[in-house]
Amino acid sequence: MNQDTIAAIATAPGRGGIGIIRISGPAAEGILSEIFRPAGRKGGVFESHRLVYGKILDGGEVLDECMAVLMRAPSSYTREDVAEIQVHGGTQVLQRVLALCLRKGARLAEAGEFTRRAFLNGRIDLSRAEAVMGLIEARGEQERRAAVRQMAGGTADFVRAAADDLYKLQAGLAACIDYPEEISDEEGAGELRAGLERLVRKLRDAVDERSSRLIHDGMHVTLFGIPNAGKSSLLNGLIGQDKAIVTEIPGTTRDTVEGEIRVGGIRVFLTDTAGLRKTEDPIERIGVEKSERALKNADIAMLVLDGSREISDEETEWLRGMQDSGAVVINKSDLPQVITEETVRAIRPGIRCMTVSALDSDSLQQIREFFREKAEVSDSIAVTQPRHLDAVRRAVASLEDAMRTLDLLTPDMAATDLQAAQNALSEITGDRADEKLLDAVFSGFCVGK
Ligand SMILES: Nc1nc2c(ncn2[C@@H]2O[C@H](COP(=O)(O)OP(=O)(O)OP(=O)(O)O)[C@@H](O)[C@H]2O)c(=O)[nH]1
Ligand SMILES: [Mg+2]
Repeated sequence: MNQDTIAAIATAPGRGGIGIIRISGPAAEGILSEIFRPAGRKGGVFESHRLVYGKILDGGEVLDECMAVLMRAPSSYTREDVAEIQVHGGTQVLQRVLALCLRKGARLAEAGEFTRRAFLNGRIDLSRAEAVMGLIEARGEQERRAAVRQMAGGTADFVRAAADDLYKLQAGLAACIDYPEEISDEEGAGELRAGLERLVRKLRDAVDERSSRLIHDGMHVTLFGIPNAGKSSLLNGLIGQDKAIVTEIPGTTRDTVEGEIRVGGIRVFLTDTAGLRKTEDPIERIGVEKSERALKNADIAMLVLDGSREISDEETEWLRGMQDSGAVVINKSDLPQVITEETVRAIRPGIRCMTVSALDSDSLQQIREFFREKAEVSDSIAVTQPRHLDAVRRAVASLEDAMRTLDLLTPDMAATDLQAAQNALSEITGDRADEKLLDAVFSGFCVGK
C-alpha cells in the first residue's frame, strides 16, 4: 500500500455540468472532512459509498455547493480510501478545490496513478488496467468493445490459461532433465513437442493481427486513377461533405485529401489523390508522388475509372497489377457506358468491381457495403492490443526455439527458451512487471484516472 495520498481532477478540462476531484490514500477521509460540510449538520463520520450534499469550504469561504462520497478501502477503485467531490464543472472551481486538497496534504497524482495503484494493490491485472485507458480512448465502436472484453478479463484469462499450459510443459521438461534414466530423451521430447505445438497453435489463434489493426488503426482506402475519373466526387459523396474541390478540369486535385467515415464500428480513412499522369507542372508532380506514397500505405487501393470513356493503356496496366485486396469503381454510370464490369474482368479476373455514379448517393451504398465486408472483425479474439501482440509474438518465437533445441536433444537449452516464453506472457498480465514497463504503460494515461 502507498502511504501518501494523491488528488487530481478526474474530468476533462473545459466547461461541463459537473467536474470531479478524486482523492485516494489514507488521508482521503481526513481531507474530505476538513473541506466538506454536509448540509444540515456540522460534520461527523462519513457513511461509506453514500453520496452526500453539502458545501466545499476554504476556511470561511464557500467555493461551491457539491456532492461528495467516501469509498472506504478496500471497496474502491484503488483499494485505498477514495473520496470523490462533484462540483460544478468550471475550470476555476475545480482548480480551487484541487489546490485546497493539495494544501491539506494530498500530492498531485501522476498520469494513470489511480489505476496504477489499483494494479499494485492487486485489484486488477495490467491488461485490465490498460483496458480502462483503451475504453477512454476508444475512437470506434469495435475498439470500445475490444476494451470492454479486455476489462472483463478476456485477455488475462486467456494468457493465464496459456501460462498454466506452459508451466505443465516446463514441469515435464524438468522431469526429463532430472530423471534421465526413467524417461528416455526421445519419449520425453516427443510428448513435449506435441504440447508445445498445441500451445503455439493456441497462441496464434488468439492473435488476429488483421482485426487488431482494424480495431486500433482503422482501414485505409486510397482512391486513385487518371485525372477527371471522379475520385474527388466519390470522396465527397462517401463522406457526405464537399471536402475536395471538383471541377471538369483534369488535374484539379494536387494534394491528397482525407476523409473519415465509420463502417461497422471501424474507422475508414479515405484518401483522394491527384490524378496519376506524366506532368511537367512541378506542383502537380509532387501531388502525383504523394498519391503514389498513399497507395503504398493503403489497405485497399481503389482504382476509379470513368465508365463513359474508353479504358486507357495506363489504366489497363494498373488494373493488371492490382492486388486481390484492391477494388475497381466504374464511375459515371449516369452517362452512356463504354466500360463495363466485363471489360474490367477480362483484363483482371477476380477483382472486385462496382458500378456507381458519384452524383447518386444511393449507388455509393455498394462501396459502403464493400467496406463493411472488409472491416469485419472477430468478436472472440483474446489479444488485440499492440503491446500484448508483441509479447505473444515473442512467446511464440521462444516456444519455436524450444522445439528446435528439443530436436537437438539439448533439454537444458529448451528449458531456458520455455522460461523466456513464460516471461513474455507474464508481461501481459503484469505478473512479472518491472518499474520501466509500468512507467511505459501508465505514462500514456490521463491524470485523474
Ligand atoms: N456525369 C457524371 N459526372 C461526374 C461523376 N463523377 C464526377 N463527375 C464529373 O467529372 C469531373 C471530374 O470530377 P472530379 O471528382 O474532380 O475528378 P477527379 O478524378 O478528382 O479529377 P482530378 O482531381 O483532376 O484527378 C467533374 O466535372 C465532375 O462533376 C459522375 O458520376 N457522373
Ligand atoms: Mg480530384
